[in-house]
Amino acid sequence: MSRPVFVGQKEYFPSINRIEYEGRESDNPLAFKAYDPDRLVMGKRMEEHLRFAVCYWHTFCSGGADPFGSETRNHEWLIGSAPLAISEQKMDAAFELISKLNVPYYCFHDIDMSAESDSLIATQLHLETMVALAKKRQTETGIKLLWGTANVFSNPRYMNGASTNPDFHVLAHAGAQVKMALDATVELGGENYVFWGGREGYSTLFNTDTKRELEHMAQFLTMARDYGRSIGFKGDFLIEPKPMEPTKHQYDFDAQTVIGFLRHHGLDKDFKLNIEANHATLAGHTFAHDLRMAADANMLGSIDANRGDYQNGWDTDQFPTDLYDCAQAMLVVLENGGFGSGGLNFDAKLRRESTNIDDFFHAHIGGMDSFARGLLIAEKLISSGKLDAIKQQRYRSFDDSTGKQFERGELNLEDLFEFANETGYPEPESGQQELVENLINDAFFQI
Ligand code: XLS
Ligand code: NI
Ligand code: NI
Repeated sequence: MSRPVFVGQKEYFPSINRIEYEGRESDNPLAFKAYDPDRLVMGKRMEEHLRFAVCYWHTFCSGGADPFGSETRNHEWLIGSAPLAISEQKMDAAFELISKLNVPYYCFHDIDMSAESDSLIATQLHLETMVALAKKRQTETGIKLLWGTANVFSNPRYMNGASTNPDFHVLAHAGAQVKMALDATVELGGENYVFWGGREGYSTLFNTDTKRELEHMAQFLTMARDYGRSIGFKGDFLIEPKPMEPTKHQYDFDAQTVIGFLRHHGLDKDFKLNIEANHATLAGHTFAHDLRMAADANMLGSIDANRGDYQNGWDTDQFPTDLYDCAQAMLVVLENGGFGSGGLNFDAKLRRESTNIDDFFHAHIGGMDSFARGLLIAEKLISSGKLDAIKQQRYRSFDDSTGKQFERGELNLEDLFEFANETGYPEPESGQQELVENLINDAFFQI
């Protein structure tokens, strides 16, 4: 377990050592209070339950710019004039931070790792060079790739969409990028491949053929699936739902919309969902709701861990700190039997006003401890069996006789009339919401 913390050319966080678990009594802000990778929870190590990942984009590629102002953090690793040298510096910073946080995984977009060049072939060469270095760094540090993806939304060529672009020429370029990103993901042993449809949607219906665009998207995903499988990709393809932003309406609105789409196009065997907390809330749901819908469909793939802000209607991508949310999420994950090949990726960014190097560590430590606590609370709730018993009791009328026949599809509407007529008006039964909510709160103090 003693992995090196620094394998690059230059140490970018020299004042920080590896973050260790010190327990709940510790007052060291640079230590874990709850995340103890080796602690056994329901027979499995915490590290294997949570499968944390650091994201490349928010943490290493930008420094706090927003629509009203420029970067507030001028990262040393981004300084220079040669794109390849900058990519290498960035990678050194990434592997150092991830190692020091003792996080097992990372996630990246093609252009986070390697800049786009003036031709497709040059871009491919640049990416291949960086992938070779990433492979070396992975071996040296033991860090693994949770998922790769292609950024087909930032470049102005994608302003009208990627696979849903009205111009086939642009669609083909998105395909080229996805091909290269899939090659990179497979080369790095990536366990999943993500599609977040950033501009796969529309701004106005007056100029958009939504039917055609959705068919193009399905065709594109099918081609990506087929290519991925042909080069030996064994992991899950993941769609990350989001209802809007940057487009007014994004096609992958929420979990249920995506599930319907995947099933309709016969993609549900290869694709699962990557649920992001702040995207679920933008869609008017809770984080747990979208997770539940994905789990019910056997399509819970992975999580982009972050949170929104109750007062803001946009994707604030804050680090997750809300224990109630984390506990509810981990309850769904545990009930789902774990993540499979997914994990918890911190798709979250520091606030623009957080400008110390330490802030990166506080942010991730907070997120990791929050989910570790969420896991422990969920374990309490499951092992006490109380919630389960209440649920069982609530649905007991479907467990035998006529209710069971209904579930088996053995009744028709006339049978329902007959049954209702014979049994008379039912007595209302309490849903006991306050009781179950109290059970949740009690569990917070049992860990
Ligand atoms: C943006 C998305 C993005 C995806 C990866 O809102 O969350 O970061 O996770 O393309
Ligand atoms: Ni995301
Ligand atoms: Ni997001």
